[in-house]
Amino acid sequence: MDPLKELFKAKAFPVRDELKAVLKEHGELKIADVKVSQLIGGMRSIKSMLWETSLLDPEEGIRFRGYSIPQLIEELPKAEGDTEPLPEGLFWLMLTGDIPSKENVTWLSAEFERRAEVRPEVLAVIDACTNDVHPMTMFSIAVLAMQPSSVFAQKYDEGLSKADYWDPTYEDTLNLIAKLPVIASYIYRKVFKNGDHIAPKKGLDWAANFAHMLGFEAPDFTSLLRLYMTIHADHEGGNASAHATHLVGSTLSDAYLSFSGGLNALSGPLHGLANQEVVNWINEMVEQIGTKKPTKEQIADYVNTTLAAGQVVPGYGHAVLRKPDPRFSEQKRFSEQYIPDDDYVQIVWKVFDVVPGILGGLGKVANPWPNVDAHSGAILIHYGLTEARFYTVLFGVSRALGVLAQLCWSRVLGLPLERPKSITFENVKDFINNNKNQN
Ligand code: CMX
Repeated sequence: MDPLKELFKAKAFPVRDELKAVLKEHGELKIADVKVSQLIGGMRSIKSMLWETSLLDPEEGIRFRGYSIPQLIEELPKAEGDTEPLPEGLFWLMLTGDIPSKENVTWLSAEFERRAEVRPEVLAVIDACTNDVHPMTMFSIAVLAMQPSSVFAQKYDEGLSKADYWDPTYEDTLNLIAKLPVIASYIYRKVFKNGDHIAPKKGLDWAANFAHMLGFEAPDFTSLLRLYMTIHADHEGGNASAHATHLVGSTLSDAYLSFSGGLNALSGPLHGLANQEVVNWINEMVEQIGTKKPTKEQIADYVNTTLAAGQVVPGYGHAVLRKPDPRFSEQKRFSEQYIPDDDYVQIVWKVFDVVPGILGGLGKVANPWPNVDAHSGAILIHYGLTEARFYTVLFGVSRALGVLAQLCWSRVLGLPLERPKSITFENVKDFINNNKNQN
C-alpha cells in the first residue's frame, strides 16, 4: 500500500468507528432547526452534511483542516526557489489532517506524474467537440469519457464489500486528479491555440506541469498556478460544486460521475463561472468608458447601470462569507508583490474600493464584499492567459482536490445516500396556519 493510502487508512478507520458510536448514542440529538426562509431560500446555512476537508467561517473565511490560507502559505511545502505552496501539500493535508513533509509532496508529485496518462479515446472525445462548446462543458464531457477506467466501478461490478469502498475510490481520486491538468490543457490548446498541443514534462510538480502544458513557462506564472490551485481547492461542503459531487457520489456513482456533476454545478454564473463573468464585465466597462484607467466615479456609474439592468455585479457577494474573501486578499497580496502596476489589476482594486459601498447601500445584499472570482482573471490576463471562457476550467481542476479528498472520506465513513425532504408550497402554508392557530 502506498504511504498516503496507508496514512489515510490509519487516520480514517478510528474516525469511522467513532462516527458509528456517536450515531448510536447521540443520533436523536437536535443540531439545527429549519426556518421557512431557509426552506424557500436555497437551504441557506442549514447544517445537514458532514464535510471533513474544510470549514467556512462567515467572518474568517475558509480553514482547511483548521489552517487558514495565510497559515497554509506559511506551512505547506514549497518547490525549490518558490514562496507559494504546492497544491499537492494541501491535498495531503485534506486527506489526512497532517501537514506533509517535503518528501511527502515530492512523492505525491511523482505519483500524479505516474498516473497522468490519458487514453487517446478521451482526447478524441474532446476533439469531437466543436470550438463553440464551452470549455467547461468539454471538461465535464472529458471527465465522463474517462469513467470507463474507474477502478471503483470495476471492483463494484466484481462484488465489493461496503467496508472496502474507500480503497478503489482513493485509486480513482489519484488517477483523476493526475489526469485533469492534461485534459484541461488539451482543451485550452485545442480551443485557443489551434490544437498545437504540448506534451507533459517529466520531473515537474503537478501545477508546474499544468503551466507547462498550457504553454506558460514564466516562473511567476508557475508560482501563480501553484497558489491558484491551492486556494480554489475547497470551500466546505455546502457550495454547489462540492454539494453536487457529494450528492452524486452518495448514490455510489464513482469519482468520475460524481466530479462531472460537481463541474456542471461550477459552470453556473452564480458559482465558478463568475471568474469569466468578472472579466467580461470589466472588458465591457472599459469599452463603454473608453479607457483602461477609469476613475472611481466612472466605475460607480457603470456598477449602477449593471444594477439598473437587473443584473448582479460578478465577483461580489457570497452565500456564507460576510467579509472580503481571504482568497481574494491572497490574490491581491500576490499582485501587490508581482504586478502592482498592471492596468487590469488596478481596475480590480478600484472596483474593490467602489462596489462594497454601492451594494451595501442597496440594503438587501447580505455580503457586499469581493469573493474569489473578483481577482483571478486580472492576474491571468497579465501573464497572457487572456481567454476568459477557460477560467472556470482552472477553478475546476483545483476544486477536484477538495471534493475528491472528501469523496474518499465519505466512502470510508460509509456516508449514506443523500435524501433530504421536500414539501410543497401548500404544505408550507398549512404549516404557517397551524402554527398561528397554536399561538
Ligand atoms: N450584485 C447585485 N446584487 C446582488 C449581488 C451582487 N454581486 N449579490 C447579491 N445580490 C442580491 C441578490 O441577487 C438578491 O437580490 P434579490 O433579493 O432581488 O433576489 C439579494 O442581493 C440577496 O442576496 P444575498 O442573500 O446577498 O446572496 P445569495 O446568498 O442569495 O447569493 C451569490 C450569493 C454569490 C449568488 C450572490 O452574491 C451573487 O449573485 N453574486 C454575483 C455572482 C458571483 O460572484 N458568484 C460567485 C460566488 C463565489 C463562487 O461560488 O465562485
